[in-house]
Amino acid sequence: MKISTEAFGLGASLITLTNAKGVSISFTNFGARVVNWVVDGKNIVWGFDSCQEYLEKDTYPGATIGRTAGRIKDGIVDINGQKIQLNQNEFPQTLHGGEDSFETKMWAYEVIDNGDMAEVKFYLTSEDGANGYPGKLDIVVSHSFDDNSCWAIDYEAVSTKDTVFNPTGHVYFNLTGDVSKPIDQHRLKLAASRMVALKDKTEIVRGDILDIKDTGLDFRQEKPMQDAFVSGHEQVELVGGIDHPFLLDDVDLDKEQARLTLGDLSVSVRTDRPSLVIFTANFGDLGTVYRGKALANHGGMTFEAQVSPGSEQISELGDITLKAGEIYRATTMYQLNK
Ligand code: G6D
Repeated sequence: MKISTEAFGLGASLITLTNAKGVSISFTNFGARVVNWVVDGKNIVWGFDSCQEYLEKDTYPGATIGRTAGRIKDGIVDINGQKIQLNQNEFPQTLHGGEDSFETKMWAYEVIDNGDMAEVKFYLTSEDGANGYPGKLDIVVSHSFDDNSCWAIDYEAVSTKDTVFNPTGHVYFNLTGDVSKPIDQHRLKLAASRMVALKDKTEIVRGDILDIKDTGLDFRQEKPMQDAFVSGHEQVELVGGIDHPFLLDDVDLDKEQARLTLGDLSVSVRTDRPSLVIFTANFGDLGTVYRGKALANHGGMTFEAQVSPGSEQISELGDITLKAGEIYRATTMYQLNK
């Protein structure tokens, strides 16, 4: 593996790993995020050119999200029967762990070269009470990349107090390499026959799980994203696309859960988390400029592996409690095929 490091602004680094096939992936310690994934000259993930640009435009793309990914209604969680108020950065909700969370932190890091695989390990301590979350939390997020073009994210964390923890990775893909082109013609295969319904434009959960078999949101047979967008499905109409937790039918890290394809390029997703939040960047005509191109509506999509948001309302979704001293572990992998 070829490894290079350069300055990324504000004292941060950009670390680039290039494998034997000439595919490269870059990470920065600002938000422990992925910035570039370049194959045949095409950059297939959203990214900016410096930390300053993330701060000016959007701090979420590619970032490690935490302590809790997604929206928490009224920012209230129940820990051991006690109601805890979290920072309400999308008032009255908590989004992605509250304001200035993992995505804007400078993480410590080290790079480990194992020959046909290299690993960038990011370290962060989140103080007891940060954004209202109990417990001092030590987190390690490891991004590895190998000669087979598999990018894996491993999470490990431990808290000094009982708390809640549900991180994710917020990479946006656009396999055209150009964010001004919508992902409508990307084909998706997704092993999910159920989805969590959203209540209204606040995007908190409604309280029910929907059977999506044979609806516009059923991707068990591969189909273009466009089919969902024009399906007229009430949940698609509500948010102008997809911004939903899909519940995986068979949670198993060894199984392909999702595959996004455009032409001869595809990315398959594996995870040990029970759901994938797919967000199709329903930003309308916002037009944020990425690498000189103005973002189109549906100019990218995420696969945010996590326990579905809304577990406070729907217990079936899982439990995001992390007990004091217990080690949290999770893994998600993105495999590039061409
Ligand atoms: C997540 O689900 C959310 C979106 O609603 C939000 O806009 C984005 O993160 C920044 O995917």
